[in-house]
Amino acid sequence: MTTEKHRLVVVSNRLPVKLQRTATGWRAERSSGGLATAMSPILKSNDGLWIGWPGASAGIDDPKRQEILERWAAEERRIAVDLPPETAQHFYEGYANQTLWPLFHHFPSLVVFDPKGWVAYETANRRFCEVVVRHYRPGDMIWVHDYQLMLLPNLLRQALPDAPVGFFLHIPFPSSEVFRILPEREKLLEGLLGANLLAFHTHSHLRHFRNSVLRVLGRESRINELDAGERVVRLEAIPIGIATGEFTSLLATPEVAGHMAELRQRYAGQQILLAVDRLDYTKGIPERLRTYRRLLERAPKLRGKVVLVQIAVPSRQRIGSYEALRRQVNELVGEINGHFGAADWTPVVYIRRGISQAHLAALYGVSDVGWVTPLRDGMNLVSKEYVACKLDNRGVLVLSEFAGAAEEMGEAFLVNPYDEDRTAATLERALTLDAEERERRIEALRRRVERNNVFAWGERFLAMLRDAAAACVTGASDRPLPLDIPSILDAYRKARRRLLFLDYDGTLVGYANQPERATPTPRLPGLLQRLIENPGNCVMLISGRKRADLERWFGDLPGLWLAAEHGALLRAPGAADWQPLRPDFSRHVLEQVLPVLQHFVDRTPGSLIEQKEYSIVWHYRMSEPQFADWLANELVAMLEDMLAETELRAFRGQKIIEVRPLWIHKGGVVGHLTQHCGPADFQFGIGDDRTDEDLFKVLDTGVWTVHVGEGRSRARFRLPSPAHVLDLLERMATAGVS
Ligand code: ADQ
Repeated sequence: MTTEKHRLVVVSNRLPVKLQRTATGWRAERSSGGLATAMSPILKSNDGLWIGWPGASAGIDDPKRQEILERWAAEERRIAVDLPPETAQHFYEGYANQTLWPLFHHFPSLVVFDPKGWVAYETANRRFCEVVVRHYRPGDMIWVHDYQLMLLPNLLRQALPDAPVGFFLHIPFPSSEVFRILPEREKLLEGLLGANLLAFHTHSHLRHFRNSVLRVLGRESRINELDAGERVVRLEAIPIGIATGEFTSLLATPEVAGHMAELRQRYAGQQILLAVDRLDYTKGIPERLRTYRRLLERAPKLRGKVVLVQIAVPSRQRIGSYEALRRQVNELVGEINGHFGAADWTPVVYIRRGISQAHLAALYGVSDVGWVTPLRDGMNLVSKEYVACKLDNRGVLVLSEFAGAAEEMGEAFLVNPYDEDRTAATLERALTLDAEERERRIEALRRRVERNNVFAWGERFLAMLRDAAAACVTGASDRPLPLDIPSILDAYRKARRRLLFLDYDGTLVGYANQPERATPTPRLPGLLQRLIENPGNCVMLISGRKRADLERWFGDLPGLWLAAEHGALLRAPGAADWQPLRPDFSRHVLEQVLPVLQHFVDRTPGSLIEQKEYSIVWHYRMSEPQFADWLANELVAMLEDMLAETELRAFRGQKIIEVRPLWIHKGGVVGHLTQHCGPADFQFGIGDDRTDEDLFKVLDTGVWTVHVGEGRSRARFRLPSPAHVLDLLERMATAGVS
């Protein structure tokens, strides 16, 4: 990886401070939330700028406000993106927080579809783009954060084609079934694909994203990259961490020691269950309170012996669903305290405000159980902060399986927060866990959280962004050069032994609507015959076709090597029989896929199934293109899940989807031919579709690999069409004779 230092430009919806109007002027306040906590230390160690919205837009023209913003820019390198109040409201409270936030957290019933929201979202993203472009200097790296700015990567790509742009999504990416509800789904995905690097907290979020790109845009991707036209977009799962030192150093201060002593005294004789959240419906606060009520019902001995300290910092208070949540939580707290409380015991201590980091550290330090049970969460930093503060190993983490953090915190007690009964039972166990197990679990968690801290996260992201951007510059090598005919003919002539690998469909003949119609032109067999006759040549026709097709068309050319079904079956020159690559293969597994494909044929007029010895193919060239393309995406996505644990995979070709074993690919025949014909000083591989890429991959890098048609390929050279291929072969045949 490259290590050269670049200036970092961080772009997020919010700056880490927000401006608020007071009776006497303006006040700057530190923003709450995970991002501010996470990014500040990274920016400190990078020579960077932070670009974002400074908060409330009222009084936007006040010169005093402008003065503060200018000072921020000059002294703190924080650049404010001002948004007119109405845009800010429809963008932030509207589309971002009432459409994207609930949908991405799998709460479709809370989604608000308001056209004004989308317009404001687009306007705000464009405004962010203008400000970034104004401050960008060549050599900078741009790191865009989160769901409020999903259009920004592509806007930046248009304005600054060469800028390295990375994007990190802090919230979960939803399942494609949920994502595709969004009316603006295509635009959002296209917006993201402007980035060089797209990163998520977990592999599940990444998988959901890839599935959505496939289902919505019809674009396939590999596990960590996606082709977006001329560019490659790198895809990664990079789980965020915390600045552990910020908390642990606090624990050693007299101030925090004092808070801890005070808390121990206040809750003497009680075990402390601690919950810290933004007051948000995704955080599972009502579910937690109901679970607590259940715990007190099922284990009366705990009454008076435990306390739930629930800290909830209000957020997004002008949105109706948040107001409803606030009321619901108040009611539940009141109900539990009213029902179970006593003169000397308050079951729930509810603090509805932000508290200082020192108080937070003290609470983390003294509490016996960290109760972190969001209904859905990108990562959840509270779980990591809790663990980091357990320097004495006295504490248990109860964590929701729906938090991204669950994927890396296996030693926590993982629970389903909707299952209140079982969660209550788990809590009971957590409260009575023996010291040895408790220590073993929390220590392993703490060490991992220390290791995978926020600096490691930031460094990983930036190193990957540097790499992805560099690969994009060199990505020009993925575009084959026009084949220089005199040079190849010269090399051909000079060579003593030559290996020629020729694809059939799309290379020697054009495509026909039905596979059986793509018969060889009258000229082809004669041409092949002349190539074979040259004693220096070994020629193999390698195709996805069945052996019967190849035999029918080329069976009379005894000197030709034939490879059917992408190399699963081979016929050597002069041999009567075909050799299977794996004689023990059973078609039984393929038969199981057949009904699925048949179902797709039923739904897609004009499509058909072709059955081969080693594969089954769904052809849809004759079907209504848009509908069939959409169904093809569905089919690939479905087969990916269905076949994950088998040796079969679904492969896409030109208007076909083929299901075949993983181990069959065109590259497999190269060794075979080399072995029989001996080392060659001229190797030539030519083909037009993805299956030919496997051939190019296996052939040496310095040899003559040729892609037929436009687009990206591993091949070094390209030719425009089958007609050009036949002309080239003709000239080779002639050149060889002279
Ligand atoms: P958030 O939804 O804000 O972040 P979270 O990861 O829990 O959620 O971070 C909250 C932060 O705010 C923590 O650092 C916590 O200490 C602090 N905090 C919460 N309540 C507080 C209170 N009452 N007083 C003081 N501080 C409080 C989003 C995503 C998460 C993702 C983060 C980072 O929703 O899933 O983990 O970004 O990527």
